[in-house]
Amino acid sequence: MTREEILQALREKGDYVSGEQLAARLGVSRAAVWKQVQTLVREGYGVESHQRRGYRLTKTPDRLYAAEVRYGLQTRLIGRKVVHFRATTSTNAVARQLAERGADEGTVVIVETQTRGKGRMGRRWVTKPGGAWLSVVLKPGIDPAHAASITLLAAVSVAKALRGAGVEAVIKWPNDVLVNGKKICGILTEMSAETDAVSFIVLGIGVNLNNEVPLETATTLKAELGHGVDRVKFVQSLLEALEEDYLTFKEQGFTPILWSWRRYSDTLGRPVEVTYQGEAIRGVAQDVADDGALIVKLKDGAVRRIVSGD
Ligand code: BT5
Repeated sequence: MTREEILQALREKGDYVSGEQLAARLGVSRAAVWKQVQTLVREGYGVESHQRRGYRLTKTPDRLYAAEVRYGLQTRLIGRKVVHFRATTSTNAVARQLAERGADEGTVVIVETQTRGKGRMGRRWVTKPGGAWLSVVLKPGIDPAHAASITLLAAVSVAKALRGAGVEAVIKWPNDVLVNGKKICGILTEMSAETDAVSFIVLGIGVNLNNEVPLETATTLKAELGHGVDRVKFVQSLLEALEEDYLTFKEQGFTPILWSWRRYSDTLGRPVEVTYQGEAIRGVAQDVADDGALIVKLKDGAVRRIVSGD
């Protein structure tokens, strides 16, 4: 915590702060301040030190450290606690462990890279450094049958954040966000539930930002904009959009979210082919129901509800 406080003090001042002042403010020794500053430097921060004048922040690293993500973050729930790792297996796996040990709602696990990024149905998610790979612990207190709504909600929030960054993001049911027909984001929602209530949901979101994507079907924000983006700023705007949508969902239910979803959707009104329980269903996507199911009208006029598929 002290390290975060030193950073904050240096940022607030925007100039030199003496070691003595820092020590007094934090209630630690000057030697302890010096030690923390060395750690900041090891983490990639630029800190100039001057014998008489003290310390001055000259550079922040391109890392999604908790102190960076939380600094200036305008949320009260999502990201209240942020846990950062340089690398992990999968942020969803880590977030699940934390949730099982009682992590608060809104806890965010964020990493630079994953060694076993998970897609749906056992598929892999490729996570090179430079993207936004994160999971959020949510406790919406909903029926397990409605958990799919969280995936749709997250797609809305991601689309908003991407549009804020300047690209025409659209949603493809159920969990993809596309730009110019290519996948820029994937969402993986996993839950832990009793029979009639979800105890927690782990909402995993992967957004391609400045990273490389070795796939024809994928794109990145950098490729679409023609320049790299500030990852911390993007993650903050994503968490803020997510909080706004999640609080709306908690207060007013799924209907307002569904309206946003329809607005951003690239699926409705289009011919679709969905693999559902081993069966290929072809038809026209008509709507999404308030539990997140896709409503497809078949050639013979029959209407099918599809809860989740491909
Ligand atoms: C998804 O699965 O789209 C969900 C991806 C969720 C990833 C996040 S990252 C943070 C959190 N922690 C995790 O371990 N996971 C979540 P699905 O709809 O099954 O799509 C997977 C398919 O997308 C793959 O089979 C590839 O074809 C493609 N793909 C893999 N990596 C990609 C990437 N970086 N960008 C675009 N497409 C990718």
